[in-house]
Amino acid sequence: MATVNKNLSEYDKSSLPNAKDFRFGIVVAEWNENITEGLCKGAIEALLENQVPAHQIIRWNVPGSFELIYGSKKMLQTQNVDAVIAIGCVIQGQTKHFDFVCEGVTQGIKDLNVQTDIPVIFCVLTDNTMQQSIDRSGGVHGNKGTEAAIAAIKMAFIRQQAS
Ligand code: DLZ
Repeated sequence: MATVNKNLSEYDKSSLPNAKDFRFGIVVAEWNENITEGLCKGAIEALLENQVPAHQIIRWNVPGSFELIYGSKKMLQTQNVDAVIAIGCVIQGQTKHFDFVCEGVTQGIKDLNVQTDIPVIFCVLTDNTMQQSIDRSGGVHGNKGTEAAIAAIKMAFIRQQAS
């Protein structure tokens, strides 16, 4: 039978696992703060809507997206969380810095997922313009923070089932 891939932002809450006993870490980059705050807001609202108590959501800030790797690593090592959401926003500039930061953070978060047992969700926008990021952090294209929170709930459940 064919299955339908739902857009995560149109998720059906009734089909999500019960998240009330999970703990989530959220690591937020301060670069492009106007965007990352919108993403963080979307993530926290989605966790609260899915019965995660506020005291089971631990938020840390880091300077930029590159520091999401270390921040996520320390979060999962010290806070007894079931999943981490790494939130950042890298916007194309005049130099190659964009490529290096994007490459570094993508590989770093991937490495954490390979090397540790706690899922780390990649919620890093890598856009050409600020408007594209605005559109995806609570604008016309939804909120990728919300999608990341739903992914975190699903991955925490998969980890629990597979333990
Ligand atoms: C340096 C830098 C630049 C140019 N652009 C961004 C960006 O668009 N988004 C972001 O999150 N961080 C940026 N950074 C900062 C780096 O992520 C990092 O904080 C510094 O290189 C210090 O390690």
